Amino acid sequence: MYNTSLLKFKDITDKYGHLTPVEGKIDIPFEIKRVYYITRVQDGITRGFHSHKKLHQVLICLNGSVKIRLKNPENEEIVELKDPSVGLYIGPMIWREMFDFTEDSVLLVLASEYYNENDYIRNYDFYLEEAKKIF
Ligand code: T46
Repeated sequence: MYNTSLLKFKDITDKYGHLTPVEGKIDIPFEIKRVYYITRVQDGITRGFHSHKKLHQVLICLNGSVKIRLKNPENEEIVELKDPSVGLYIGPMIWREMFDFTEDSVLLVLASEYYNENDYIRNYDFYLEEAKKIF
């Protein structure tokens, strides 16, 4: 889908386990200004239901799995994240919903900007209006 992509990181494996390096502007397409993580999501919960006006993010599921529904006015796609060496890039103006978190899931998010509530579009009808101008 336009403005989204899967990124494959290195998975350095030896008898001691796995190590995945992720470097800003090298492995991901922006400088990282913020990191947050989502853990201990209860069964049946869906999060998200918003888009961002300008923010770029990469989502990495470090443990367990989670599904991400991505929408624009034209398309809808579901991506399952379950490999810690894979990141989901989500650019501006993509509606997202995160669901089917396994009990042990740890969703790490790398963001291009500091937290700013004004960058969110949380109303789906308003999102469609704005996104139709772009897509
Ligand atoms: C996204 C998905 C993947 C902060 O204070 N600082 C932060 O950096 C963030 C991300 C959130 N918050 C506050 C705002 C809300 O009061 O934490 C609360 C929960 O945030 P929200 O409902 O937006 O969480 P999600 O899981 O729906 O969405 C989050 C990100 O907000 C969003 O950018 O793409 O994760």
